[in-house]
Amino acid sequence: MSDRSVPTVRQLASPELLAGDRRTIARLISRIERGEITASQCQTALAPHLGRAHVLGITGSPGAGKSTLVHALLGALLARGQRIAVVAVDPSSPITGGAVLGDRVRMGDHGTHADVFIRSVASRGHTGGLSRSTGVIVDVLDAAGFDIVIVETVGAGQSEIEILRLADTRIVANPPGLGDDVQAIKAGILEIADVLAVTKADLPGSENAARDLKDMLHLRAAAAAGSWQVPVVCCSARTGEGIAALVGHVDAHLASAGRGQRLTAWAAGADTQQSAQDAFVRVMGLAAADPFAASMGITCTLAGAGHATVSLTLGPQHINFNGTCHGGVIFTLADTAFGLASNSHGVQAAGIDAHITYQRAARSGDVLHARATEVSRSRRLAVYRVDVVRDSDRAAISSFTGTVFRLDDEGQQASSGAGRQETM
Ligand SMILES: Nc1nc2c(ncn2[C@@H]2O[C@H](COP(=O)(O)OP(=O)(O)OP(=O)(O)O)[C@@H](O)[C@H]2O)c(=O)[nH]1
Ligand SMILES: [Mg+2]
Repeated sequence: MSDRSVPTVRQLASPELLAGDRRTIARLISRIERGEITASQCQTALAPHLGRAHVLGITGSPGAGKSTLVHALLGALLARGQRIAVVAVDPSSPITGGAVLGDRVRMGDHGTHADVFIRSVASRGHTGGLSRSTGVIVDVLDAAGFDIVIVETVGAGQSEIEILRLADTRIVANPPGLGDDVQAIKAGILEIADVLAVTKADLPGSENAARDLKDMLHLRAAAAAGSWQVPVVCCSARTGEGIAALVGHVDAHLASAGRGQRLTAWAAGADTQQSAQDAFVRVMGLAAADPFAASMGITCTLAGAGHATVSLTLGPQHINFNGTCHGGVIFTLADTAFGLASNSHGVQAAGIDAHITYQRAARSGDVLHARATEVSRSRRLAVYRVDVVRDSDRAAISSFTGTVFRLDDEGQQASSGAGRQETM
């Protein structure tokens, strides 16, 4: 781009944009999408005007009812006199735009349509699933004075994590009747959800879905301390059930967590939130790249800097000649949690020392969780403790301690004289 074409701050943060002029907003977004304006140019120019919008991320599997939920939320939010922008990332079906636009037309009858701005964006294969420009588009809408910016994306894995970086409040839409095969998806989703919405609550199975989610939250609560308690709310866009409750939870989360979180997360340097997110992304990636653990049925249900929890439902293939769970399975479960927790900071092991004790037998049908936590980490050593518990009664099945002899910054084992010499 030549010097002449670099837009000035005044051109970017123009009075028309700041006043919310729709054509100015649309034109600026198009220029960002065409790559005529870089993210950093835009963010620098808009910086003084950012952080006022409440950014609401809505994710969930394809067809989960996200757009219909946005449509229902719009009705409730417009009724409060708020101005709302919707960014639909990679809408997978025309209903996304169609439903919302249809709604806008109806809202128009009530004279309020001018308070809604809707834009679809393509992710263009950016690895995270959310387009790189989506964050800047959110900035533009924030600067343009929208009270709420809703970002809808299909939660197909990594994109959920991108939303984590963008949104102040994350709603995950879960339709009833998905079954056990999405357990892993749910686990990843649980990690990012601030509010869990069971969508299509007018259909059968929604109570079971809500119960499943509450069970998983219970595990998470046992493993992670946090002030915000993730609510599970059944809602139907069709009947209107639960929509007011959902808005109430969104408001409560805003009061608890605040707005403009993406701006802190993107601030120069690694703040703790950023590194926690990085650790989560890294660990979930490692867990997904572990075919051995996957072949055993082990899934990662919680992860962060220095900790990881993995879970396994015992089946006949895990049982030994005594009719109880094979010790090797328990070891694999504990060792998987240990490996993930210790690699959450990046690869660091030059040698490993691990010890396991077995307290109680487990049986087919039991659900086991192994939670690894970092006890200490110095330049040379990192020590982890893993507790394996049975889900039904929280009984201790096994405990495991693992010591990692760390690599130094040059990739050599930190000189201590201790530890084994092989490189992991
Ligand atoms: N019964 C019932 N059906 C619903 C409800 N909400 C959405 N649906 C239906 O579910 C289907 C998918 O809804 P969408 O809102 O397009 O789902 P989505 O998650 O946005 O879908 P994608 O953007 O394509 O991933 C549509 O046929 C909707 O009519 C609801 O509350 N009750
Ligand atoms: Mg949609």
